[in-house]
Amino acid sequence: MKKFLSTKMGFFAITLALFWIKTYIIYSVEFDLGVSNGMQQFLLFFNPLSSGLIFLGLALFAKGRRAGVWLIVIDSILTFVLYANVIFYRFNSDFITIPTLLQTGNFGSLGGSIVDLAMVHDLFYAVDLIFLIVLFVKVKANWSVTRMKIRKPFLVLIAGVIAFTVNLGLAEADRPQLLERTFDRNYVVKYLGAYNFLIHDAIESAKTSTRRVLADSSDITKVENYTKNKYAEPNAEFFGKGKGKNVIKIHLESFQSFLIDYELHGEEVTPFLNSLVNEDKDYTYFDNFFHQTEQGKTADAELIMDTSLYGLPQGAAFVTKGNNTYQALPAIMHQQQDYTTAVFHGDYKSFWNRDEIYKQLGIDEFYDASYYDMSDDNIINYGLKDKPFFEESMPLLEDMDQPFYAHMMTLTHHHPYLIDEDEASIDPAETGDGSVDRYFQTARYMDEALEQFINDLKESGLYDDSIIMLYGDHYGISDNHNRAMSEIMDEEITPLKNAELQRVPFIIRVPGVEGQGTNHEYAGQMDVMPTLLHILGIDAQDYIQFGTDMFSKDHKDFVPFRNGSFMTPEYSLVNDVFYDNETKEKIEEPTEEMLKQKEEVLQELELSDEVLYGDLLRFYTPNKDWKPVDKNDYFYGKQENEEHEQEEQDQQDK
Ligand code: GP9
Ligand code: MN
Repeated sequence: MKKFLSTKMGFFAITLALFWIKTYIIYSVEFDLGVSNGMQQFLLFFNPLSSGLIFLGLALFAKGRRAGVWLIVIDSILTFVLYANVIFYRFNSDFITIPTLLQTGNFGSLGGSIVDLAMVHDLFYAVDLIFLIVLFVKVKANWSVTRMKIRKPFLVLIAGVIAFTVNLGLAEADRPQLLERTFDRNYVVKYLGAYNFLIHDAIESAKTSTRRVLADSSDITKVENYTKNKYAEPNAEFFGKGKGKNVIKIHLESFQSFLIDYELHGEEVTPFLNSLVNEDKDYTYFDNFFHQTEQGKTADAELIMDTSLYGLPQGAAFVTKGNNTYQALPAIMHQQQDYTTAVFHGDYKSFWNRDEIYKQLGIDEFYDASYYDMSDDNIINYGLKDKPFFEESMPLLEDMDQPFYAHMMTLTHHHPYLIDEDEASIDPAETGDGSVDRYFQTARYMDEALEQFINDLKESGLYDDSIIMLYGDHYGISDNHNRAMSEIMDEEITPLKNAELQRVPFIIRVPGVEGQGTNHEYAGQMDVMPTLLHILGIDAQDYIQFGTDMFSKDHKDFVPFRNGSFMTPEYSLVNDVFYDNETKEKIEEPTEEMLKQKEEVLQELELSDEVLYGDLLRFYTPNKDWKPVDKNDYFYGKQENEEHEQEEQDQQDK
């Protein structure tokens, strides 16, 4: 053994083992990755192995004793990369990405504080390198000066590739579509490690930047022609009627419209929401409103509703297009009518890259988990429970400068719909499919949380001055659950039925304007931004938007889904098959008009993609008042905010 350890391969083995242990220790001590099951724990431990085999293995190709030098150099580079992430994470609770490296503001803001962020115990992370140098000096005399047989380093690389493949396979099993859905960066690091994350990020950035580079200002013209042509004039009954009012937009996580008025075990699942829809004269409920999200799920819903652009066919634009130029609702409201804008959400700010993209959208404040009591009793599943969420949001909301645009994002009613028994006030359904059965319990919990929030708003006096808008972000029950869903709906879940189930509620109340009860217009999340702009008295025409005002007489009532399927009041296209909405039958011979509509939907999706891939809004000036958003003006999370305030104070004191 001693003999082996003094050979080149032995030295490699020691380097690898130390690198592996060190990386794992750093993961565990420095990063809060939210490991929540045994598999994740195992992968966190396992993932440095493949990077170690591959990167350190490269050193073995070097001749003679140089291999030892290369091993130490590569190990040092890897350590440096990981340590840079440690420093970055201490400040940002996030990992370094290529865009963050390239954009001056972000890293620059670390500047002088790097020294503050370093800690004495960090020296420990260099101990293995020192040990390796000493060891190398001692053992190198035993090494041959020739190159080792090429077979050996190749075997090491192959072992690395195998380890990586196993790693990726297990990660995908625990979190399907890990890379496609571009989840939170924490996830990629947790499953695949910090080094693989960097490579993944580099590939993604390279792909993205090419399309951006090839775009030029003429590309926006055809988009502008299309959207201006689609524009629908406002309805005088609503135009400007909400001017100066606060806007409270409430996100109903994973909430599908079939829950409205649904009865389980003879009782209503969501009695409060039902009362808004059926009894409260102030509200209008759109019962043919659809989500239009894809892999970005919540992030897509947010993007669509605040920009009237589509999410991307793959991944989440929130993540991959987080540095694009946007002309989003919050920025417009702020610039045009002096609104203060904020998002409230009981999850950590980096999820879905929110801490980056919200700045581009011009959101003034982001009250993320760091503002809430995240003690064990208060959290379940992804984060803060809805009841404490709304409760703790109230004082923050009351403190905001008015008029405000507040986006309240619930979380408890999220797959796999976990709820503590003593908080469940309705029994689960009995299909035998756990997610489907619990879906009703968390929906009820959210309904109760919502009722409490609306009551608190009334008590605080905010209610009378606020437009209230509620929406479901995307389906909660995917088509993997069709068997159980057919029991719930008491009918077969055909492809058309599945498309119909993509209805999510959109409910709105404008103070002082009588509600319409149930409005049957076909509409989608895309239409929310122009609708709201018109309610506030801002003409939507100036902006690039694919949606149209839902209250307008000219509202376009075809609703594209991200995959090219679409719904209209009379017929639908689902996975390239036309259906008659009334008879539910396939339409074997679609009319000219149907085919034309299909083309229009595809064109619309393509144009929207061009805007995002080409970052085309950087070439567009909506009107003479428009000021481009500067992300350096925004600070999110308690820590970042306090530090910024301190900085400003110091400036003033100087
Ligand atoms: C997490 C929450 C969930 O912060 O928004 O996102 P989803 O998984 O629904 O996209
Ligand atoms: Mn969601």
